[in-house]
Amino acid sequence: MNKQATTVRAYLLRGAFLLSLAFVIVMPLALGQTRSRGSKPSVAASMKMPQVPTATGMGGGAQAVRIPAMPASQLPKATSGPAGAHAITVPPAPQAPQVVLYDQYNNAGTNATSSQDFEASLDAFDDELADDFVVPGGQSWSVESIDADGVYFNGAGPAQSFNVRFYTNSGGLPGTLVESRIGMSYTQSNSTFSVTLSPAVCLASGTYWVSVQARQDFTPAGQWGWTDRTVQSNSAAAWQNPGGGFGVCTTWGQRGATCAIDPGVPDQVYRLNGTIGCGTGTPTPTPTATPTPGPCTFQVLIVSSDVGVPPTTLQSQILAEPGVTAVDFFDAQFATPTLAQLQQYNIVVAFSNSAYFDPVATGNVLADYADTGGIVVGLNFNWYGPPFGLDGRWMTGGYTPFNSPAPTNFTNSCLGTYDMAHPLMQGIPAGSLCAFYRHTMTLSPGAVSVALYQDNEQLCAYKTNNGHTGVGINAYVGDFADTWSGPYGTVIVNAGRWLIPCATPTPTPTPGRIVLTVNERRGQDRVLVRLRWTGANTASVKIFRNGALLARVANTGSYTDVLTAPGIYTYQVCEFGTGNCSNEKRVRGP
Ligand SMILES: [Ca+2]
Ligand SMILES: [Ca+2]
Repeated sequence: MNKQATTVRAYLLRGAFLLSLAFVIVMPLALGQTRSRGSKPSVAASMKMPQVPTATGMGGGAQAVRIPAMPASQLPKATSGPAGAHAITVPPAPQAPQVVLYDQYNNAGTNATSSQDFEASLDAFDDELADDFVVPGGQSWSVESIDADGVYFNGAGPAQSFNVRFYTNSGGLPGTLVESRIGMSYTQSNSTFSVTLSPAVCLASGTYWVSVQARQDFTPAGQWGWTDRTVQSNSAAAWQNPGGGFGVCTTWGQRGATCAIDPGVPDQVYRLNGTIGCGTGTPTPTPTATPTPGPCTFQVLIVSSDVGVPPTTLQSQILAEPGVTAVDFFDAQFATPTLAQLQQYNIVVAFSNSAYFDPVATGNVLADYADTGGIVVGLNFNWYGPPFGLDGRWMTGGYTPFNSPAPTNFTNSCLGTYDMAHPLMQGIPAGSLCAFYRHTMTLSPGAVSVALYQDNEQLCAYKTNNGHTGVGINAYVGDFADTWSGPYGTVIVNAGRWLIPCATPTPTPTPGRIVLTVNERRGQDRVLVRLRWTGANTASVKIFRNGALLARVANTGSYTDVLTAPGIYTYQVCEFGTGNCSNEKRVRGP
């Protein structure tokens, strides 16, 4: 593999027109490797496999569950069973200034419950386990790490990384996704798995759920389980298996009582570490700007250097997206666009294959454009380094979500673990977004990954710099080599849908009926938004943000939201089950 990559690199360096030759040599080899990658689990059978659902289950569009044809004893299990029994050691206190924010690291049960993102062939068994905690009133927490007690079973591990997700509370189960950190690194000491959250997660007061999920291939590493806890704090732990492989709890249910996994042992063993209070500076109130949201239309400019080949496929893909009114092409092999040229568009896509006419000037003008509110989406080979990569301020001034230069990784892979709830990933099917010409990327400081490939390489990440968010996609998407497939154009337009303030239809308000007021606490990169309302007469209310349902909560008259991304956010509170809604309130993000 290394030898082939070196060969390809040499071709690239000798001249981009030779890329086609390298493509012919490498492509069949890579495909062959992909096909031969399948392997059989060699797991000693000890536990009874939960019953799997039939493909012809309930009607109403139920889909067949894709279960590999192998004995049930060789498939993942929901629980370690007694094989998971172990003595737990409470980990030492975190180093100052971090403190233990929340602690239920005690009362370990015998079993551990599966919470794992398996390899693609076992996606039907991907499962997620969550437990709840409360951030006290008046506090905000910067959660910097989680210690989860766990064991490997059905194999010896190790996990490649861990995904940690935070949800709102919805009737004693996880509700809306608040923050997620996927592909996080971890350390193991005895049975303590310590996962560092990068960047830290800021939570306002309220009840939350946290899930810890191992990214681990069943073959050959087996399974990871989160240790069950005999004592219950707050609500009982929740578990889900959206792919249906286990035949229980395809949506969140109580792990013991509903999903029947280790019933009677209700919680999980874990604790949260970090600091009380978010941000480094003292939050200072800032007057709320009230710009007029623009229309929901997108004008996209593709700035690329690709041996004179226009990016027609990507262009067509973007143009087919709802709301896109223009997709133009600027050939950056022969010139550098001016800021004024870029500013005629609200999304600029930049990628290279041959060298940019002026990599420094191009990166500089992209950063200028980002500074004025433009959305920059970068793709490969921007992170190649000289001579084919991008340079200038977008690469060196804190804008790029990936570090450069990044080694090439010329193998095929498709979308693996990703945040389905993230705005960038709306409408992106699992297993889509396939690419060959990729890099082995590392995240730049403060960048957040939203998607990985199936081989755990970064696929998509964003980075907020001085209040402006840039997006990076690890794929070459030009037409010089037809080596990619899937809706990359949707991800690009999603960046605009997410980051560009835009008037969206909201529920019909009944003026004067429900009165909504908003109080903001502005931190350096967060805004805590406290909503207060009067006049709602139903037991629960729906809270809308930018026209989308944010939460359904008890009608307590208040709700706190945390904004971490720039943009203008419009809030509205509506009675549940009636058409009565409050006035709208607008808040500017960080
Ligand atoms: Ca998976
Ligand atoms: Ca609990």
